[in-house]
Amino acid sequence: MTVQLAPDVAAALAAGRPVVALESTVISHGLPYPHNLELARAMEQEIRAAGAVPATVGVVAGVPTVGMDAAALERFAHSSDVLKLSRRDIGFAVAHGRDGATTVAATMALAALAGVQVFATGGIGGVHRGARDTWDISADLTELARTPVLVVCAGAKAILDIPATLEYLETAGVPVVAFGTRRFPAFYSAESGFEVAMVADAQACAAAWSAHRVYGAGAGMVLAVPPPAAVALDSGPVDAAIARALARADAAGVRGQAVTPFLLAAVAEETHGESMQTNIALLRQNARVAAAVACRIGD
Ligand code: PSU
Ligand code: MN
Repeated sequence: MTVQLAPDVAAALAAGRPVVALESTVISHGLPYPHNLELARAMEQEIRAAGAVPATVGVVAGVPTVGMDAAALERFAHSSDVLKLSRRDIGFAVAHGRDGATTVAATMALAALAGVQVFATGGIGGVHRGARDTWDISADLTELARTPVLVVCAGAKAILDIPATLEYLETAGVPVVAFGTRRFPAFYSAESGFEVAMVADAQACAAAWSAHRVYGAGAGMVLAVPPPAAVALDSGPVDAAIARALARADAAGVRGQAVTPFLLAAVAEETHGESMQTNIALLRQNARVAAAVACRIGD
C-alpha cells in the first residue's frame, strides 16, 4: 500500500462504510496552538457522531498517512518543523522522512489513493488577487480538475479573487454547488456576490456526486456550505482586514507557498481573533455536513 491507513479507516473502507478525510495544513499552518489541536479533535468527533469514520491526512515522518493517530496530531499542532505539502511536495517529504501537513491538493491526492471520496475543510485555495502579474494560482484548483474527491468547504476566502477562482473551476470541469442556497459563500460571510448551483440537502449532494463520478472524467467537486448564521461576519470589516493583510504581504515581499499562511495569520491578527470563532464553527459544521453526505453515498 502506498498510503498507511489507520485501523478503523481500513476497516470502514473494506466494509464500504463512510469515511471523511480531513486536511492537516489547517492544523499546522492555518490556526494557532491550542485552537488547532482542539479543532482537529472536534472535527473528528463531529464526523464520528454523524456515523462516519474520520481520517486526518498527512505525511508522518515520511509516511503518507490516512488517519493520523493522536500523537501525530499533537506533533503537527505543536511543531514548527512541519512542512506544508501540496501535491508536488509529497515525494520530497517521503524521501526525506519529514513530517508534512497536507493542503487541500495533497489531501485529495492521498485520500483518492486510499479510496476515500469525501473530504471536509475550511476554505480551498484559489486564484490570488493580482494573479495576472504573479501567476499565483493554488494547486488546489489543478488537483480538483484531476482527482475524484468531493471537497466540502465554506467557499474561498476573499483574500483570493473569487470570481476568477469560480471561472477557473468552470474551465477545469469542476462542479461547484452550494448547500441549501444558490449563493457561493466567502468563508467568513455567507455572501460572495456570486451564484452557483444549489443542492437542497445531503441526499441531493450525494446523488450529484455519484453521477459526477460517472460523467465527470475523474474531476473532483466542490460543495460550499455557508458559515453558521450565528457566527458569520459582515463582509465590510472583513474586507477592510483583508485589504490590510494583502498590503502587509506585498510590503513583506512574500512569495510562493508562504503567501497563503502569511495572509491567513495576518487576517486573524487584523480581526483581533474575532474571525477565529467563525473559522472553528464553520470547520465543525463542514465536518458534520461532509459526514452526512458520505453516509448517503450509494443510497
Ligand atoms: N484557506 C483557508 N484556510 C486554510 C487554507 C486555505 O481559508 O487553511 C490552506 C489549505 O490547506 C489550502 C492551502 O489547501 O491553504 C492553499 O495553499 P496555497 O494557496 O499555497 O495552495
Ligand atoms: Mn500560491
